[in-house]
Parts: sequence; C-alpha cells; structure tokens
Amino acid sequence: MRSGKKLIVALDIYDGSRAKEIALKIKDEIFAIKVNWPVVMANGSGIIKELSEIAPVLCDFKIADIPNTNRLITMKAKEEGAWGIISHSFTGTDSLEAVIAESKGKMKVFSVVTMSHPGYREFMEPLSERMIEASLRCGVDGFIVPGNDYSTIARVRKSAGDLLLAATGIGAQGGNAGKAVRAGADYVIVGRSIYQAESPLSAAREINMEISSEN
Ligand code: BMP
Repeated sequence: MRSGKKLIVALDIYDGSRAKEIALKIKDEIFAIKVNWPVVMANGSGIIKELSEIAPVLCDFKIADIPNTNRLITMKAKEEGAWGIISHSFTGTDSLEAVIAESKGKMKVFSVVTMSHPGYREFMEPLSERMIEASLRCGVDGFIVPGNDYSTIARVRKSAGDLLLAATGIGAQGGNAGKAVRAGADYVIVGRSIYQAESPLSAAREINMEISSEN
C-alpha cells in the first residue's frame, strides 16, 4: 500500500489523540509519520507504537550526545517499533556509530548534515561536507536535507549515491515538494502545511499532486 509514497507527515503537536486522528485521516496519502519531542514528551514513548499501527514512524530525536546516551535513546525508539531514527552527526563518529549499532539493521538511521533554517549557516554549514563523509563512513541509511534549498539537495545527492534523502522545510518554510523530489529527495517531510490545514487530507493530496506533476 505504501510503495511509491514519498510523503512523510511531521506531527509536531502535543495532543496524541489529535495526532492519531490526523494520521488515520491521511494514512493512504503518506509513506510515514515523523514524530518529534512535542508529541513524545506530552504522551510518552508509547505514542511511537500507537502511531506505528497506522504507518511507519520516523523518530526525529536529533540525537546529539555521547555514545552511551545516544544508544539508550535509540534502544527506546527501537523497542517501540520505530521504522527510522534521526541523529545529528556533528557530535562525532563514535556518537553516530552508537546509534547505528543499536539500530542493528532494524531501524533506518538518517543523519543531519544540513538544515532548513537560516541559523544552520552560522555554525554547521562549513562542516557539512565533512559530516556527510563521516556519516557515509559510519554507514548511515540516509540524510535529512533542506527541501527549501534545491541546490543543497542536489549536492548531498551527489555524495549520497543510492542512500535515502528526506527533505524538510516544505510549505511553511518555503520549499516545494515537487521541486525537492526533482532535485533528488526520496521523501518530503511536511508538518504545519498538513496538520494546521482545515482539511489535512486535502493538503496531503495537494502535496502528492505537486510531487507527481512534471514542473
Ligand atoms: P514544518 O513542515 O511545519 O516546517 O515542519 C518541519 C519538520 O521538519 C519539523 O518537525 C522540524 O523539526 C523538521 N526539520 C526541519 O524543519 N528542518 C531541518 O533542517 C530538519 C528537520 O528535522
């Protein structure tokens, strides 16, 4: 049912019932659900398992700690049945390797090597290429890329080969889903444009039309 789907909805809301309600409404339009701290802090990690019954769950914990703490966070996401997990890479290869080792082929590991907000340029941007190389050496499954910066997506795609690229920054942050996919993204991650829409289902359908349109 999910083959060919590229849309990942980011449910950055506190209300777990509302999150499940939206997920159920749009489940035929999405590949996966991304959860971040708001919904997990408000509902506990069990929300990962509950949402996984609707669609695969990508845990956006942007893990950025010492290897042991990274391992503990990863283990919990795995126990709850997550499909994938997002880790920072700037904390170094030992930290990223801990996430990959604990995922043990059961969860996809996405590394953050670029970001979609202006502050990314202050500190991270000069290190982006080095973080990509290090992530490749560690054996990540994919990268998070900015869906509002198509040349950066294309740059990461060149280094990433066949690995998965998931683009954020679509809609509320100015990116276009179709352009992001044509620049090289496998998935587009969309939050506010869906969960704040009057009809999340219509919004999700519109994004899927953008993806399948030719220009
Ligand atoms: P929205 O579509 O509402 O802008 O949400 C984007 C989602 O992607 C948020 O969950 C945010 O944490 C995440 N994200 C991002 O916006 N930029 C990045 O560079 C990396 C992210 O994970």
